[in-house]
Amino acid sequence: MHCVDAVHFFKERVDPVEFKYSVCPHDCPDTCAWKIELSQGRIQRIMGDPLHPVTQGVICEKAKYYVERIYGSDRVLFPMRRSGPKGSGQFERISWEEAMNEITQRWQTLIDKHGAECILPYSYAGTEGIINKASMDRRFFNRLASTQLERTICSAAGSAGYQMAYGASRGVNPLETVKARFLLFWGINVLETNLHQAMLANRARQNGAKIVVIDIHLNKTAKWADEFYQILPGSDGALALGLAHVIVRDGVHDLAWIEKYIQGFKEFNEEIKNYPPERVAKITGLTEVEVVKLAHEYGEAHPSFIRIGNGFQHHENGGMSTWAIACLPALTGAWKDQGGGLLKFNSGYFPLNKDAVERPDLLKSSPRVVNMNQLGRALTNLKPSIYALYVYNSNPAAVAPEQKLVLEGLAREDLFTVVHEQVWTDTARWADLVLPATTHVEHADLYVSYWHGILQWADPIIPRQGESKPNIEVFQELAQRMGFQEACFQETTEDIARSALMTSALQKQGIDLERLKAERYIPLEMEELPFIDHKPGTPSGKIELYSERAQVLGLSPVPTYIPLVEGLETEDLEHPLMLISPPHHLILNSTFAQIESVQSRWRGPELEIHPEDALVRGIHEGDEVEVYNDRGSCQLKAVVRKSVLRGVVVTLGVWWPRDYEKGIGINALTPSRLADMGNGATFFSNRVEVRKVYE
Ligand SMILES: Nc1nc2c(c(=O)[nH]1)N[C@H]1C(S)=C(S)[C@@H](COP(=O)(O)OP(=O)(O)OC[C@H]3O[C@@H](n4cnc5c(=O)[nH]c(N)nc54)[C@H](O)[C@@H]3O)O[C@H]1N2
Ligand SMILES: Nc1nc2c(c(=O)[nH]1)N[C@H]1C(S)=C(S)[C@@H](COP(=O)(O)OP(=O)(O)OC[C@H]3O[C@@H](n4cnc5c(=O)[nH]c(N)nc54)[C@H](O)[C@@H]3O)O[C@H]1N2
Ligand SMILES: [Mo]
Repeated sequence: MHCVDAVHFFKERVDPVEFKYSVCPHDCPDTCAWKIELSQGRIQRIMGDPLHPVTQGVICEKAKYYVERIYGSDRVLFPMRRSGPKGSGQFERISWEEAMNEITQRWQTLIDKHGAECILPYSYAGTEGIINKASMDRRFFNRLASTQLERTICSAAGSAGYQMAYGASRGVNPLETVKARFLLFWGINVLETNLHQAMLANRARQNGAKIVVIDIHLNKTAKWADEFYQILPGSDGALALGLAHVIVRDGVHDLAWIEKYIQGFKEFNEEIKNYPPERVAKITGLTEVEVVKLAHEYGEAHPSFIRIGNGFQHHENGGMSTWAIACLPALTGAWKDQGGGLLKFNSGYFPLNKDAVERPDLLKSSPRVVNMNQLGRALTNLKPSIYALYVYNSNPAAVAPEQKLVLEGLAREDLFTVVHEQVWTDTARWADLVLPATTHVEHADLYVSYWHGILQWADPIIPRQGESKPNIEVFQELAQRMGFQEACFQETTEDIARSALMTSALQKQGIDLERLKAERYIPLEMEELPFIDHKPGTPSGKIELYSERAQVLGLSPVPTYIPLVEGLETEDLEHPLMLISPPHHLILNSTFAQIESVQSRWRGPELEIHPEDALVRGIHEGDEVEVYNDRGSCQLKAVVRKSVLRGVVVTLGVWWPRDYEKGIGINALTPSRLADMGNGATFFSNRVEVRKVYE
C-alpha cells in the first residue's frame, strides 16, 4: 500500500460519524422518530429510530430524501424582495432588517387606511411541531385582530362527523390493533399515508386477522388487502347505513351493549330501514351479496377495528359519511375488546394547554373569518378587500382548490404578499417578499401525533442554513415592531413548551419539559377501552346515533346519506366523470415534489382512466389529455387501466403548478364548496370531462 493510500484509508476510517435524533415534522399520522447520521456536522443519512416503540427503525421513502430538502439548491436562504413582475421569480437579496421594516411599515399604512382586517394569514401544517405550527403566530394575529383563517383544508368535515357520535377526538390506541381479528381500512391508503399502521396490521394478519379495504381506487393498499370493496365516490354513508341495516336485521348487533352505551338507537333504527342491500348496491356499485357479506364479517368478528381515512371526508357529504361509519362499532359493541373500535384521530390524548400557547384572549374583537378552502375567492371577490397576505407552513398556489382564482389573487398588483418558506415554492415565487425558514432540524420543537400517543421533543441538530429563522422568531420580531407590549411575545420556544405541558393530566403522569428533553419521547396514557374507560364527550355522555346538536345545525339528527352535488348521480352531461386526486407516495401534500430524487422517480402527472371511458374518447395509454370543467383545466398523461371504475378518473399527488403543462395544477379543477359539516374541504366532489390533446 502506498503511503498516500494509507493516509486516505486511515482518514476514511476515522472520519467521525455521530448520531443525533429528531422527529419528522410533517402532516402525517406516523410522526416518526428519526435517527440521523452526521459526519463533520453535516447530515448524511436519515433513518427511523429503532428504539422508538412506533417508528421501530422504519421511515417512508420520501423522508429518506430529506437531506436534499435541507441542503438543496432551492432552499430559501436569505430574505428576498421581488425585483421583477409578480410571479416572474426575479428577486434580490435584502437584509432581515429591511424586510421586517418593509413588512411592518406597509402593514401599518394598510391598517391606517383599511383596518387590520385587510391582512390575512394563511398557514396549515407544514410543520406539526406545536411551537412553529400554532403558537406565536396565533398570538400575533389574535393581537393584530386581522382577518382570521378557518383551517379546514384537511379533515374538518369528518372530524365534525366523528364528534357527533363521540364528542371527542380519540379512539383506539394503534398499538392495540395487533389484537384485532378484522381490520377495515376505509378510505385510507394506509400503505402510503400511515405506513406504521400497515405494519401493525401485518402483525395482526400473522395472528390470523383479515384485512379489508374500502376505496374507490385499486391502489397499493387495496392490492395488499385480503379483500377489496371498490365503491363509487361519496357513497360511503349509504354503505355504512346499509351495513348497519344488515347488522340489525340479522341480529348481529349487541343489544345489551346498545342499551347501556348508546343514545338514539330507536331513531337510528328507523333511518337504516331506508338502506336495504338492494338500494345500497345501486348507490355504491357493489352487489347485494357483497353488502351482506361485509356486514356479517365485520359484525361477527371480535375484535374488529376500523381505520377511518380522509378519502370520503373530502366530499360534501364527508361529515355524514363519517358519522354513519362511526356508528358501526357502537352497534356491534366492538369497543368492548382491546384493539376493537375506530381510529380516526387521537389528538385528544394529548392534554396540552392550548389556550396558554395560542392566547385566544388576545383577540379583543370579532374580525371576519376566511375559510382556507376559499382563498381564491377571498383574494379576488371579498369586500372589503384583502390587501396583505402572510403565508407560512403552506403552499396554497398548489394545494388550495379553485387554483385559477388563487393564482389570479396572488397576481394582484395591490396585494402585498409575504411568504415565509424553506424552499422556492410556486407560492413563494408569487410573493413580494420571501423570508427564509429553518427546517425542523435547525430549530427546537414539541411534537404530538394525531395517530399514536407519544409526546416528543426535538432539539436542533445542525446550524441554521443561510439566514433562515423559525416561525416563532419572525413573529416575535413582528410583534416587537408592531409595538405589542404583552410579555407573551417575548416567550421562547421552551417557555411556550413549558406552558403547553402545564396541565394536571400531564403532571399526574409526571411529565414536564425537563423529563421530555431527557427522554425525547414519552408514551402518554391512552384508554385501554375507549368510551368505556371514560364516557364520550357528547351532551348525553353516550355514543350518539341521534344528535340534537346536528338538528340545531340544520342537519338530519341521525346519520343519513346525501348524494353529492357534483357526484355521479348528478345530471351533468358536459362533465360526466368524477376526478379524485389523493396523495402520491413520493410527496407529502406538495412537499418533496421538487426535489431531484423524487422528480427522477416520477413519471409526470398521470390520469388513470377506465378502458371503456378511454375508448369512447379515443384515448390511448400515454396520450396527453386535458381534464377540464368550468373552474379550469389541467394537462396530464393518460394511463388506461381498470384500477378505476367507469366514470371515475384518478390522479395521484398534488404536484407544483409549474410541473404541469401550462403551469396549472390539478387544483384548477377542484371546488371550494364547503362540506356538510365543519366547513371542510370537498376536493374529491369534482365533476370533469377529459379529452385527448392534439399537438
Ligand atoms: N405519502 C403521503 N402520505 C400522506 C400525505 C401525502 O400527501 N402523501 N398526506 C398526509 C395528509 S395531510 C393526509 S390528510 C393523509 C391523507 O391520507 P388518507 O387518509 O389515506 O386519505 P387520502 O389519501 O386522501 O384518500 C384515501 C383513499 O381514499 C380514496 N377515496 C377517495 N374518495 C373516496 C370515497 O368517496 N370513498 C372511499 N371509500 N374512498 C375514497 C382515495 O382513492 C384514496 O385511496 O395522508 C397524510 N400522509
Ligand atoms: N387536489 C388535492 N388537494 C389537496 C389534497 C388532496 O388530497 N387533493 N389534500 C389536502 C390536504 S389533506 C391538506 S392537509 C393540504 C395540505 O397543504 P399544505 O399544508 O399547504 O401542505 P404542503 O403542500 O406540504 O405545504 C407545506 C409548506 O410549508 C413549508 N414549511 C414546512 N415547515 C415550515 C416551517 O417551519 N416554517 C415555514 N414558514 N414553512 C414551513 C413547506 O416547505 C411547504 O412548502 O392540501 C390539501 N390539498
Ligand atoms: Mo391533510
